[in-house]
Amino acid sequence: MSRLIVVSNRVSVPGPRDKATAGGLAVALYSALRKYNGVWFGWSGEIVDSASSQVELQYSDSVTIATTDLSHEDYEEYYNGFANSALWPLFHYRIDLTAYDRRFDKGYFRVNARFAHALAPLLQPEDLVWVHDYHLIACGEELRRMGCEQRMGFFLHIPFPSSQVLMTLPNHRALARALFAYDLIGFQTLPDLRAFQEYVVHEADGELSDDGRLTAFGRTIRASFFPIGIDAEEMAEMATSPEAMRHFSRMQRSMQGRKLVIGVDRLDYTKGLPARLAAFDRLLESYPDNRGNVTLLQIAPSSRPDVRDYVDIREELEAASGKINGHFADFDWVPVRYVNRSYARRSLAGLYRASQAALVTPLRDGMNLVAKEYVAAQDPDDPGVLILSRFAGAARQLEAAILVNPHDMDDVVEGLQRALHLALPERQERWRSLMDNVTSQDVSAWRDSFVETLRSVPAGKKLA
Ligand code: ADQ
Repeated sequence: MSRLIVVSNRVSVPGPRDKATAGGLAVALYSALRKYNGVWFGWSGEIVDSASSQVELQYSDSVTIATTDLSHEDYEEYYNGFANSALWPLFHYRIDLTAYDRRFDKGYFRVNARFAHALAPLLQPEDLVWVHDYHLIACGEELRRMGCEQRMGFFLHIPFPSSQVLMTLPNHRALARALFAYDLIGFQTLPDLRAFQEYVVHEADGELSDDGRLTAFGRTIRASFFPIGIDAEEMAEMATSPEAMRHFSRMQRSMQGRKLVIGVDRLDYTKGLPARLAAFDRLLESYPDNRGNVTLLQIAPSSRPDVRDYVDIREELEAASGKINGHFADFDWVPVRYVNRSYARRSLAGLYRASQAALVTPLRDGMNLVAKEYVAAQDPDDPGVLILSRFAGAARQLEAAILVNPHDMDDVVEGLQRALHLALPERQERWRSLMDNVTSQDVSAWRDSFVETLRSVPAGKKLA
């Protein structure tokens, strides 16, 4: 059996209490690595004065953990720069926030090439190489230049934008060419796949064959969609763990019979947080019966604090929640509880279960795992209601949620008002349908279907 090599910007090895701390994705990848005696390669998280292709190796179970450092310059240009100030906003359709800089561009390709040079000596001829996400699009191309002929796959966790949006990036062609170094490209949803195919056919003089193969830049590759899932069984178990139940009871006591609506997101402008707070404000304005009776708990830990737009959004949210509370709060009720920190997964599971509704309203999202976690954590006898943005990849699967357009505030307000008044039989019916999907298309199914497809594609070829 060929080994599996996972390449991602960050390597997150589940610790001894693995499931409590690591996310489902880390656990699922790690268990595949254990099965196939694999290697997990990525950035160590360390920023040093001058970086090299030197790799630190650690061995855990039968898995090799291989990490390399970034220099300050790499971190600025590759990570904060091209990946998070250009690709992230652009791929989420935020051309207005996309900061393109040729220096970032060079840094991105330099770090991708260095990762490839550091990884290549660890590879064996039969290995399957699986590269993850927008940070490392160009890694496969450099491996091919070095003569690597292994099967290589790439999975994009974020949306793939339409051609017109992608083409605002000055070096879009170099990125597309880099993608063609892989043998298989995986997207989250059919619309992402279609957007890529359209770009290839119309902007890269490529061809799409009837069986789905794509030819361009002198290579023929496969591209498909593989919606990522969660470990649903584990989340359901965690939701009734003692730690979850402690959080559940504490929350219930503090709510004193009022309804709780939950939002859990990394603090990111793609998650639609200011619009969500504005919708909650309008709910209280338009439907006064909710005053004193409903609270929004928004959990949003800071992420990417070195990027200016992330500092701005934090300030915006603090101001917005303060304004709503100033306007509506009473001596014994606060409408918005805004918490800028993260929680252990078991605690989060208890809070999901204590909430009568979840507002998952990103403006764009590759998939959105919070929506699936919320579903899996519910009490089957008395489930809460999921209100989900149509622009999250998850909306393609979770059709039994109340689907809303986050750009249309009244749609969100009405969706939320409806969710808060849904009768038990309808809540149960919707939840069963959602849970069927979350369980059958879980993270192991996602992982296995990508790896099996990669195993079945023709072996990789050097670049022409
Ligand atoms: P993210 O943008 O990070 O992921 P998401 O899919 O929602 O978005 O995953 C976030 C994860 O972080 C969830 O597992 C959630 O439980 C956890 N989390 C968030 N806030 C937390 C908190 N306060 N405390 C503890 N945990 C918290 C990217 C893409 C998504 C895609 C995933 C996976 O942007 O669209 O679904 O990758 O492919």
